[in-house]
Amino acid sequence: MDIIKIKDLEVFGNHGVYKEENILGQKFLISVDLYGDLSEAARFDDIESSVNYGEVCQFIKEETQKNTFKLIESLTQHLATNILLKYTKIRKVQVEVKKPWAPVLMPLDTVSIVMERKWHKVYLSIGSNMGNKEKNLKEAIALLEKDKYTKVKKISSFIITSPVGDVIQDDFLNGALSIETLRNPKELLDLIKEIEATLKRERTLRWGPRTIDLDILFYDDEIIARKDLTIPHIELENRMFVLEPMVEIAPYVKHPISGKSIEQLYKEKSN
Ligand code: A4P
Ligand code: MG
Repeated sequence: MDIIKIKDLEVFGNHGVYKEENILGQKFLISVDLYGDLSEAARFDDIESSVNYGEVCQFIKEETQKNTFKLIESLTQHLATNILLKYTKIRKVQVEVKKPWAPVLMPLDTVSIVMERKWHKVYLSIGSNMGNKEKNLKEAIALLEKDKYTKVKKISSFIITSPVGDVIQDDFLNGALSIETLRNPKELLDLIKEIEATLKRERTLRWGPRTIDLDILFYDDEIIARKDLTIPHIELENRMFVLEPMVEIAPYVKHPISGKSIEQLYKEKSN
């Protein structure tokens, strides 16, 4: 990826843990690396296909001055996220906020925070087997779209599937989605749980009936094995109701552990 670099932009702001810092203000030095594909802009020598770094500097100044944070961590994350939300050509950003006048009662050059944030490519499976199933799926997708940090990119067809597992229950309507999100895995799981709660998912039986079930299948190429979160989804390759919609929207996406494509997993499961 190409990079636009802005180094040590000087902005006066009111961030700090101490009241005096919020009242008097101080100097911050802000550096930003903007990652994106600039080849179109270069080829046609056209600013419209790039990102105007003058505008970005102005935006950083405004965002730094109109907010007051206690921590430069918060300012750094705020700038990174809002740059990604505003400038859609930018896929990844690194922001460094330096505080040269940090009140530590000792001489120092600067203290700073560095953060990298980017759009993550994620696949979700979605299912419902209670009430108006299609309406439930559509409502869940609408709630995902409503999230400021998430964009729904592709939606598979919805397919009717027989219930997998020992519980006797109604058929499911299943689908798969590709999304882009600024949320980290835990934040995305929180969003999914919030959506499930909003649509009043009943959590009575494991693998039992539900108005809506959203599962994270892939999150970039990440492999996560935590108590509350397993990515890639542990049952992914065993479930036709996941593989069939996935093969429609993402046949060439590879499982980060086995290296097998969705198409390959689908064919193996079909045999
Ligand atoms: N969790 C861990 N990893 C993940 C992940 N990758 N994505 C944790 C989402 N959640 C993940 O899930 C329990 C906990 O799993 C979550 O709180 C989260 O911390 P849950 O959705 O609350 O409970 P559940 O859905 O009842 O259990 P489980 O094991 O997730 O069931 P599944 O795997 O979702 O299967 N048959 C058909 N035809 N179609 C279906 O959609 N679905 C199920 C449910 C069974 N049979 C089905 C279908
Ligand atoms: Mg689930």
